[in-house]
Amino acid sequence: MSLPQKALPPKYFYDAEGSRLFERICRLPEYYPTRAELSLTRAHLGAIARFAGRGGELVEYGSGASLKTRLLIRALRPSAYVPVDIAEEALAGAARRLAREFGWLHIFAVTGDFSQPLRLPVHRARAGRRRIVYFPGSTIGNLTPEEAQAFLRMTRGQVGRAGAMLVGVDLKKDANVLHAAYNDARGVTAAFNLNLLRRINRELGADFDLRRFRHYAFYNPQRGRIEMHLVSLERQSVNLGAYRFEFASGETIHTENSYKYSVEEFSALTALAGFRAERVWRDAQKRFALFGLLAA
Ligand code: SAH
Ligand code: AVI
Repeated sequence: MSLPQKALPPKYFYDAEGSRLFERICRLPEYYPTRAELSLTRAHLGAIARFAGRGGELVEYGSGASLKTRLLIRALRPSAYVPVDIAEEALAGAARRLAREFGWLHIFAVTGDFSQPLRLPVHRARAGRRRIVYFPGSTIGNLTPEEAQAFLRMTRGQVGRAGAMLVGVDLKKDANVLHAAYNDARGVTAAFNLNLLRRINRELGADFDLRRFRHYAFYNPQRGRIEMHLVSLERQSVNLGAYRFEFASGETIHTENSYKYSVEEFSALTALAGFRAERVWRDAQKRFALFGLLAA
């Protein structure tokens, strides 16, 4: 917030209300990524399961409601499932629902931040099993390419020589389609973005007036990313703890990037982290891709 371009990391979107709003976004007609990834996963489930192998340990980063994971759990019959998420309530709720649905599955939920080096639990169900890391939803697109590379290097270490990784990636496409997905008619994405200020007010005692900020999202073609901002509608100052921040009229807080990749761009990124993009599955409209990565 003290930088010339004020910015807040997107991982803070996901308090209980933020997680609920994100789930509503996934059901919006304009927000195609969830449906596209679900549809490609259903269409290629046999091949995905053959690639990942059955009976291993399935680790999922940014698991949220673990929606798509149900398909993988049924197909892979993993020995254990390790969902990792920063959103404690959403994670606990998802783990409870999965335990009811898959009584035979060992679940080890980890509340943690994957932008920091992270230690996975050591447990008996893993002994001698292959590890599969699953990172769906294009959450990797919320990292800069440099952060994504560092993250992939960490997971490359976690899967070792014998394991594999499955990553969901949103593909480059018509900017109008992208624009609509992040500017939905019902204003759910706007509420998701503004909820960040509500959370800061509640948890850090700030005094953001939500009526004086507006959601603003656009595609930046040079950087190949959607940018989300909160625009100050007037000149104002905001108190946050011991700090006071001044806003000019029209000044923004940059709250999220959502990078879109071509298959070639993402394959090159994985190579820098010691992976080889062995398989790429896409939905029928080529909007979204699931990459199957092996150690290079
Ligand atoms: N995988 C789900 C949810 C994607 S939303 C899907 O595909 O629909 C992104 C998820 O990543 C949220 O659940 C959020 O809480 C989590 N998340 C975001 N940044 C994180 C971080 N730095 N560490 C851990 N989890 C994070
Ligand atoms: C979680 N992540 C991949 C979403 C995205 O599309 O970047 C978050 C989101 N932001 C606005 N709408 C959805």
